[in-house]
Order: sequence, then C-alpha cells, then structure tokens
Amino acid sequence: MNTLFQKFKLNESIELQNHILMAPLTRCMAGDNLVPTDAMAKYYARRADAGLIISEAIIIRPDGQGYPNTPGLFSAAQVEGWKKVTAAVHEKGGKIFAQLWHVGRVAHPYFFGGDVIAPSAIGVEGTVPRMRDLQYVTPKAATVEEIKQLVSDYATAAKNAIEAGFDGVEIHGANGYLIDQFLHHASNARVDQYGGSPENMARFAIEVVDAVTSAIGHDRVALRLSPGAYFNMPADKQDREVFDFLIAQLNNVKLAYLHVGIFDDGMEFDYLDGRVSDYMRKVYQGTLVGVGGFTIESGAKAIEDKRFDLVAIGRPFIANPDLIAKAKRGDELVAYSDEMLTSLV
Ligand code: FNR
Ligand code: 8K6
Repeated sequence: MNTLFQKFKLNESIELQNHILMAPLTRCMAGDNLVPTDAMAKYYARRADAGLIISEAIIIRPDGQGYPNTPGLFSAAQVEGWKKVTAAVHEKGGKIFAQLWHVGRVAHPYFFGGDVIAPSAIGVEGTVPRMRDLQYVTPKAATVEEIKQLVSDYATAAKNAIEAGFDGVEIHGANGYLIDQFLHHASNARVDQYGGSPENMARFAIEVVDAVTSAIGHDRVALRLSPGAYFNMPADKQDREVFDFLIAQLNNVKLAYLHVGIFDDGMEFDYLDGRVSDYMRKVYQGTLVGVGGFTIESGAKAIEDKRFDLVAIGRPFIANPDLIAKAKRGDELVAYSDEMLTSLV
C-alpha cells in the first residue's frame, strides 16, 4: 500500500506524485464543435491528485468520431478549450496526458459526413452506442496515401496537445479502434506493406509512434495496446506474432509507459498464455501500466508483486472524484454504477 502513494519517475521529464493513474474514460460531454467545456475542466481538476490523469479519448480529426460529443484536438477552439482543462489540473498540482483517438471502422458518417476509413473494407456488426438507430457501415480500405496522412494527423494532434498544455499524450492503440484494427487479422486483410505479416501489420502503429515521438519527444509519449482483442474485435491466435513483433520494437523507443487495454484483467487469453498484463510484462521491458477491475488494495498488491509498475483506475474514479484522498484515509469508496455516466461530477 505504501508504494502506491510514493512518487514515480516516469523519465527525466516527468515525475508522478503517486502510482495511481486515472484511466481514460469517454464521457460524451463535449460542447458544440467538440470543444471541451468548463464543466469538463472542473471534472478533471477534481481528480488532479491522481499520479497522472489520462484524458478521455480525444479524436484527432473529424472522421475519427464514432460516438456523440467526444472532444477533438484538431481545431483552434478545441485547443483553447483544452487549455482551460490543463490549467485547472495544473493549478491543483496534477498532471494530464491527452489520449489521441481515431476509431477507424467504428466511425459513423452521421457525425462528419464522409467515408469511414479502416485498414480493410471489413465492417463491424451493430449500432452506435447511445444512438441505436445508427447502423455501422462497411468502411473503405485506406490507400497508402491516406495512411500517410493519418500518421501525420496523429503528430499534428500531439503538437496541438502540447500547445493546449497537456504534459504528454497516450496514443490510443487499443480496444478495437483504428491502430488496433491494423494489428489484428480479423480487421486487417491488406496485402501491401501494411498487412500480411507481423512486420507489415505493426507498421502503422510504429509509424504513428515514430511520428508522435519526433513531434513532441519520447518522454511525453505513451501507448495503449490490446493484444487480447476483447472489444469490437474477435480474437485470432495469429495476432500473437504481431504483438510479439510490435512490442519488441517498442523496447527500443523509450516511451513514457505502455498501458494495458483491457476491461477486466482477470480475463485469460489462450494465445497469450494467460492474462494480457502478464503477457505484456513478459515481452515489454519499460514501464507498464496495469488496469481492469483493480481496487486500491488489489492494485497495490499487483505492483508489490511486480506484475506492473503503475495502476490505472477507471470506473471507481467516476464514482469517487476524491478517490485518492479516500484511499489515503482508508475510507470506503462509493460503488460505480452505469447511471453515473449521465452527469459529469
Ligand atoms: C472506458 N475505457 C476507455 N478506454 C480508453 O482507452 N479510452 C476511453 O476513452 C475509454 N472510455 C471508457 C468509458 C467508460 C464509460 C468505461 C467504463 C471505460 C476503458 C477504461 O479506460 C478501463 O480500461 C476500464 O474501465 C477498466 O478499468 P476499471 O474501470 O475496471 O478500473
Ligand atoms: C458506455 C457508454 C459510453 C459511450 C462511449 C463509450 C466509448 C468507449 C467505451 C469503452 C468501453 C469498453 C467496454 C468493453 C467491454 C468489454 C466486454 C468484455
């Protein structure tokens, strides 16, 4: 337990006040033109005593949107809106990374009026959450030129994040969204340099990481990955080789951290030989952030057992803006429930 409340040096540039991160949590509460609101600034500032806040996922460009009112980081007004959020967090002594997001094939033209692009023209079944009348469409396979543009747009969004006062960025490479779609056989059937082999399937992720680290420095860049394919994505045992290859490459990059993308870290995956966090710990040599169903106590234990270095907490942070203070006092936490998603407290 003691370790949890001690400082943690991510690298030469960034020191965290404790080992507890606020996990990225989409809240669908941005204002007109996807600009962050004052209520969002207050919401994040209330949680500034986390070691690091990872923002809700932020779309890097209009066609990255798949849910209503998810904030953006591609217009001047959005950057100005985020400045209020980061200033409010910094004023209370906190640190905040922007999670950079493009949903790929889970985007819906309803939001932006254009093509939905993805690695391959393979759609997902079903409808947009909260807007059940919007059926997902079959995406268009991105051309190589469009892929280069996407890489460059991630770098631009990262620069915008720094301009907006964020301490760094977490590239959202998890949970079945664009980057993850390149990494799994179920969504990537390309036969060019972006598909067909582990090296090719990992290329887009590596190009994004390279472009973003070149834009803002590797100390300020983190990445979230879901080798387990548990959301919007069926699992395929061939995916293992793709992640083995990608994570081996990442060992040379010196990212701020690598973050497990999972809802429940109790889940086991045959082709990963167990829990996704244990797999990532085995293959990744840098700082690993665990997540998925942890309490303060179980998170502390996992860190003591060296299963990962830092723990991210999601839903309990929605239910308890004062989670850190309560945890330090040993107070009981308010239980999370889905109804809490309707207001930003
Ligand atoms: C999430 N999660 C998530 N993950 C992510 O990478 N970007 C995001 O924007 C979101 N948004 C989001 C919204 C809501 C309402 C939930 C419940 C979850 C996943 C989240 O970061 C985390 O991995 C899981 O919630 C598991 O951690 P907890 O909640 O068990 O601590
Ligand atoms: C929940 C309503 C919020 C609408 C937007 C959600 C955007 C991302 C939500 C990620 C939730 C992850 C759920 C994973 C379920 C895995 C089940 C095994």
